[in-house]
Amino acid sequence: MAIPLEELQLAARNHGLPLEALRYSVTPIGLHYLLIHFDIPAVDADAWWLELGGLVERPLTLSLDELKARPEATIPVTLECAGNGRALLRGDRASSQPWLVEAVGTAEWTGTPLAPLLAEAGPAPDAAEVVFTGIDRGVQGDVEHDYARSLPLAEALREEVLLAYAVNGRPLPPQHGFPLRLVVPGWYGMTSVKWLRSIEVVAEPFAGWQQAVAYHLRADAEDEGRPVTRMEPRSLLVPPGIPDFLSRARFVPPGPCLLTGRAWSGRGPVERLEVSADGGRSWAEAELEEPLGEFAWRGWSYEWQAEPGEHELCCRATDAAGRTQPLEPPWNLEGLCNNAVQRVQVVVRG
Ligand SMILES: Nc1nc2c(c(=O)[nH]1)N[C@H]1C(S)=C(S)[C@@H](COP(=O)(O)O)O[C@H]1N2
Ligand SMILES: [Mo]
Repeated sequence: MAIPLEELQLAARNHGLPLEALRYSVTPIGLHYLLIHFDIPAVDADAWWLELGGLVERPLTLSLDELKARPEATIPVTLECAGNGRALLRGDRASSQPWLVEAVGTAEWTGTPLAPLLAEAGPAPDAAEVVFTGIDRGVQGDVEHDYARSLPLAEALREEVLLAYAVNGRPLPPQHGFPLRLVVPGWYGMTSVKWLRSIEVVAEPFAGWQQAVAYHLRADAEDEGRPVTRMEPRSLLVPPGIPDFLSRARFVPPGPCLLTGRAWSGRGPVERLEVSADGGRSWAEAELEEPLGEFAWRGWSYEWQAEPGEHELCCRATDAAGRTQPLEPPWNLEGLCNNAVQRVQVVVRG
């Protein structure tokens, strides 16, 4: 499973969550994963404003201070990149950021809810989608474009959708979207457009590259595919014991070992968490903690009796909609939505 130099170059720019940071229910912001398609733009907040226009009765132009003076909300949100798990896919997938399992984090995002702003602007009767455009520009798939994504109007009007100017109680750092980003709880990360400059209400499905070409579950290049939307159920373990430097396998002493981790889904709360110590052949029920919020992960724990020898630990989340994690990665060309169970190699020794 060789990783080409171009993918290594992306991996060195876009870091993941160090898995031991799964210990924190709210991820310290420096440990939250990062995904930046082009460059982090330099933004002078005093010379920045947000345009809200398109098919609306009253277009708006808002400064950062005007946005901050509006009603404020803080929501804990688990954000996951749709490409999480990509590098674990077998087969000839498209080149991109080679995530293993670590493209996730949970932060407390503070901002002003989008719905009242859209209501003030007054979408026209034929409004269908809302397009969010960032300041960052680059070339992907041979097409030069500003990073932009759309949401159906009804999704954009959900009360949990925020225009965020702070995270974990501090102004947004440059890498997470300063001065303003969209946060769409429950959806994969690509939806939450950073470095926002405009919001446009439109009547037709948005045809931008990041919307119409990227982020589709395709069997092959000819397949039209299905667009990626909400997060599939997934869970991860806080790595037990101590690591081997290179392989990251874990060493654990024999006896009782409290396994803990986090579980989330963008399609309804996680209602069940199972643990396996034999690579997924047999499973036991773990205990779930109260969720941090409707759109944030849930802690879990399980007391494992560690017997001397080699083991493969796995965890598996099932959500309220009955969706569960597969044992094998689901194939698609772009390597998206791989929510296969995590496998952690453990050596138990005295
Ligand atoms: N403007 C802009 N917004 C963006 C991106 C980007 O490259 N440019 N990357 C997206 C992707 S693919 C993900 S997974 C999330 C990552 O958010 P984070 O870096 O704050 O964790 O931001 C999304 N928003
Ligand atoms: Mo992403």
